Amino acid sequence: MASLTHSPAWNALEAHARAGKAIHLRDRFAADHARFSAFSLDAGPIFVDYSKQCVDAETMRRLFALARQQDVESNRDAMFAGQHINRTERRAVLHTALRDRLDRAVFDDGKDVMPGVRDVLRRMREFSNGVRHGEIRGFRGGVFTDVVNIGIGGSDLGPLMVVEALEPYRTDRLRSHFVSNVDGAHLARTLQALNPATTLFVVASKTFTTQETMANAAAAREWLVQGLGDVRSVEHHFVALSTNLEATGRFGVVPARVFEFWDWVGGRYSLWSAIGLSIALAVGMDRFDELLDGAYEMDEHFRRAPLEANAPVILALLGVWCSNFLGIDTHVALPYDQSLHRLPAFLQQLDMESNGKRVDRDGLPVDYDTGPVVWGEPGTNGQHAFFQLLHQGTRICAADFIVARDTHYPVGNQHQLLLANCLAQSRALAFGKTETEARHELERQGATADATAELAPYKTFPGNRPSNTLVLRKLTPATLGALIALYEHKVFVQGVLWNIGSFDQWGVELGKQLAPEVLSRLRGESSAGPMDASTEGLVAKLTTATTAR
Ligand code: G6Q
Repeated sequence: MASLTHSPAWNALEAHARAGKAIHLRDRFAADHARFSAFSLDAGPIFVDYSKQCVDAETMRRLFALARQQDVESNRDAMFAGQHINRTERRAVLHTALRDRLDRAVFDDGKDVMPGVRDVLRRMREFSNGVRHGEIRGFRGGVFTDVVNIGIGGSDLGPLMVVEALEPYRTDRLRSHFVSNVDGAHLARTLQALNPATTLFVVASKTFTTQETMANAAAAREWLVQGLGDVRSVEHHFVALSTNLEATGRFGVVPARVFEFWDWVGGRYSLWSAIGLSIALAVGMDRFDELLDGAYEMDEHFRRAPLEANAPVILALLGVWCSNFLGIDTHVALPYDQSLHRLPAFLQQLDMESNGKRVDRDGLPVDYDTGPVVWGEPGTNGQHAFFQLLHQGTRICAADFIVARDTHYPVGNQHQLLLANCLAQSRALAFGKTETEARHELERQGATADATAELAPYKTFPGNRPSNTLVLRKLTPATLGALIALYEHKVFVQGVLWNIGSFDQWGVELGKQLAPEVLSRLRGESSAGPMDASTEGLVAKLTTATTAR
């Protein structure tokens, strides 16, 4: 394939970006009163406003031409059809099958995966109902009061983010905890308030070999056995979510307590699978089904809407426009919703692990930027922290504002305050404040001529900083499912546009490989050979009592 950067669609966009560089969002809005309706759309339960992006109709036409040149539609269809688009791991990518709500077959290597999917969902329902209704109990007959999910990365961030987001749907009778960090503090602090007799551990690990998860699970098992004084308690208090049924057995989880998933479910795309058991335990299986329904609605939108009205495609194209043509290399996720406080961390993994790649699908180094740096925090907190840089820094960040029209928490008029802040911030980013406006403001406030001249540059906001605003009717299981699926598909489309494989993660392997070698040095065991001087020096610093200050 000809290099992307020499392709017709890419060149056309470059030329267009050069020509339009000087056009400010103020001028774009002034020139086109229909801009809001032209550059917004409904995608299932989510409304997407992208009118505050630095685009016009011609930009969008050229972006859609890029999507067609890169075969977005056939790549999308290949994913839904179970083709092995995860080339380096030789796997299908079928997280969409996990939420397929139609009674149809979905094939991987000629085998219909749907009977297995439905069976696990049925077992998740049975088990979560049993625990929630107090029918499935601990070893000594105690009703479970606490669920501790032990997992990391994709086996933690998704369920954690959803359980936090769906707080209004949770029951007080069953508390949820998530332990991911191998730092003993995470497990120790979680367990200190818990009673072994009423605690259920959910060990979530696709491979069931991940060092951190296995260490935490082993420590939790010891805590349980010590607390209850009987090793037989393990089979009553441990559940495993995994593709590795041999390893779950070796750990001591009985087959009836193992919830299976499959290699065609990527870790960061796995909350829809058995990995979602902690969600089902927290909010009930009916709510979990609604989450799947919402994701399915977005899947159908992504499958069927023409590119020009396809929200994941549009968001992906806008991201590429910002990053590759406007030179904006960071993307900030700003949920104006405290319940979505872990969404930025979830999106960070989804995006950066999927598209943080430097070779293309043919194994050749790319000569263009791929995935952006993704970060974020809920508004309004971020406004009192890093928004300074967003408004007046030298680096431009593309922003997504995410907000729900209705709240679950009608406290005073606070929801209106939240909405007002959300809209005010995207407005300030887009339109800024000119130096003349800053001067007039100072004059109106009675500043002297000298003070006005001195302060005006500091009070000037350049604006022209692009953002999308995503509006949900209300944060429900269904709208949350749709929101997550929207981002999943956006990330996938960007991978296609950049011709990179979004579903492997070789970049996380090196650290996993090197850790055991360093561990043996920390333990004072000999290793294959000396390591670099810095690591050797740090090992000495961390292991020699006298040097620690
Ligand atoms: C996700 C990644 C990674 C993975 C964790 C946990 O896509 O592959 O974050 O989820 O490393 O892996 P296990 O589930 O195998 O423990």
